[in-house]
Amino acid sequence: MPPTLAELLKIPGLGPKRVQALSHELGVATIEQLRQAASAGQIRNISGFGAKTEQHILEALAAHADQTQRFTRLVAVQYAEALVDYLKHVRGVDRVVVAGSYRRMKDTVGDLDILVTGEPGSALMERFLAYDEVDAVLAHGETRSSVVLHSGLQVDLRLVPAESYGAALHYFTGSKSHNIAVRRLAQARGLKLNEYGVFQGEKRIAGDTEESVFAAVGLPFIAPELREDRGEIEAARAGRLPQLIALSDLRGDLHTHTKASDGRNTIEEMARAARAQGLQYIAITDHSRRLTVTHGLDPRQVARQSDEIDRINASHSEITILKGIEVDVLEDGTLDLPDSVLQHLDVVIAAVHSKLDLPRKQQTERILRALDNRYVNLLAHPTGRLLGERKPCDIDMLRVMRKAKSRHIGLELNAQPVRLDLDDIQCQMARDEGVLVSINSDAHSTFDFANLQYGVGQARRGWLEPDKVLNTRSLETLRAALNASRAKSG
Ligand code: DGT
Ligand code: CA
Ligand code: CA
Repeated sequence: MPPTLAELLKIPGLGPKRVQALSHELGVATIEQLRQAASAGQIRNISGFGAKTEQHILEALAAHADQTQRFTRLVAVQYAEALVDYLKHVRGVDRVVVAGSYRRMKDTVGDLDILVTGEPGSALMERFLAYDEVDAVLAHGETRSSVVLHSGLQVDLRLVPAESYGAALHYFTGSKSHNIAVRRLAQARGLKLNEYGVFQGEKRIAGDTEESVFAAVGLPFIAPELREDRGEIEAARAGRLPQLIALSDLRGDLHTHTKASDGRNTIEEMARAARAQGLQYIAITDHSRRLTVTHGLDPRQVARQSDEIDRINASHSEITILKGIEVDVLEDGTLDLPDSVLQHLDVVIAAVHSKLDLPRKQQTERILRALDNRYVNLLAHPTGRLLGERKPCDIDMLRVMRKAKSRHIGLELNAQPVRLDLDDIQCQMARDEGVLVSINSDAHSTFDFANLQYGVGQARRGWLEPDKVLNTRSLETLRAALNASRAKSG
């Protein structure tokens, strides 16, 4: 298959058969041609497509376009870490730090902004342009250069003197709207603020550290994750900045898979890996039977897995394994396994994996109904979005949150780098609504506990403090919280 056709397969709803039909009937071979054909209303006439499918294709294309120029954190981290390491070894280079949206822990980055301190006129710029991964040079100067890597990721590099480090770091960390708000504070004090420092007339009064920049405008240090001009400046002025959650606050992980469904490792291997991450408990939450592609469990298999967990818990004391399930929410909001199965489990996560395109009202009602099941503890990846692939489903998040709160159910912040679902704004909303959030790895292998750091980054962007996050609880308090959702009438 030509590579451009393979690209079409990435559009949700287009399988090999449909791509072939589009190619035969309309000569569509690229994303751009697909867009033109769909906009012109040509696709509805092909047999097996119809107007509704055409509409879906248009929506999928819009989501695709939104995302194609942005990179997930996972990808950005791989390129950034390698490049930072390379630049650190250049002679004359002192500090190397990635600023921009990357430092603010955004779920996706448009490009990388790297800040370097060191001797002017050093070999830095030459070495940067000579980096193996560089595909094209966009700009080349003494203190700033921009390149595009083979992956399509753009990298902007800035060289600043050490005394400007803090001001430059603050400036290039952004966000732009945060910068503008901070500059306004400086102006109100008769100061000038730019990437070189804070100035009173000609005199530099701050700029070597970020702390000095904030202090010069009368603010305490604001964590990069909060710098979106979403209330952080007012909170800082009022001394009410949140004490943000850190990775080390997590004591457990409530969403993991094993070989029993679509994971790659055994229960014991997952438990050992979680322990090595410093966790004190994990819930094994394989899929339920409805998800046949993932070999979901039926009631007998659930019972067998529970027995196995009892056996392992009896022989190991370093970590506690909780019995759980990621149970599918069916189209009508009922669950894929009966209460008689769910009631024996410690952690029941309700998850929507099908019919993600239901209209808003129907989708919301479906989820609300699932949350009415008295055994549900958590709602998995609440919007179902996949970064760069699938838009969030259309739900009334406020109603979902209020229902969850009234039922003592937590919302998951799924930490897979392509999900990060809840997003940052929704985390902030959960905080405001008083809904507990659970930062879960959704690990499908022992390596995936590394996801938790991305989840924590997102949670910090959402202003979450440790006490708002369910899995910062000790095992004992956690059990009480899990039982709370079952105690009341369901
Ligand atoms: P991205 O790359 O789209 O994920 O987002 P950022 O935030 O990394 O944006 P980028 O790379 O365009 O610029 C990096 C930082 O530089 C940005 O967060 C703030 C600062 N910056 C860029 N342009 C301006 C500007 O026109 N005014 C101000 N005050 N700051 C700017
Ligand atoms: Ca950037
Ligand atoms: Ca940039």
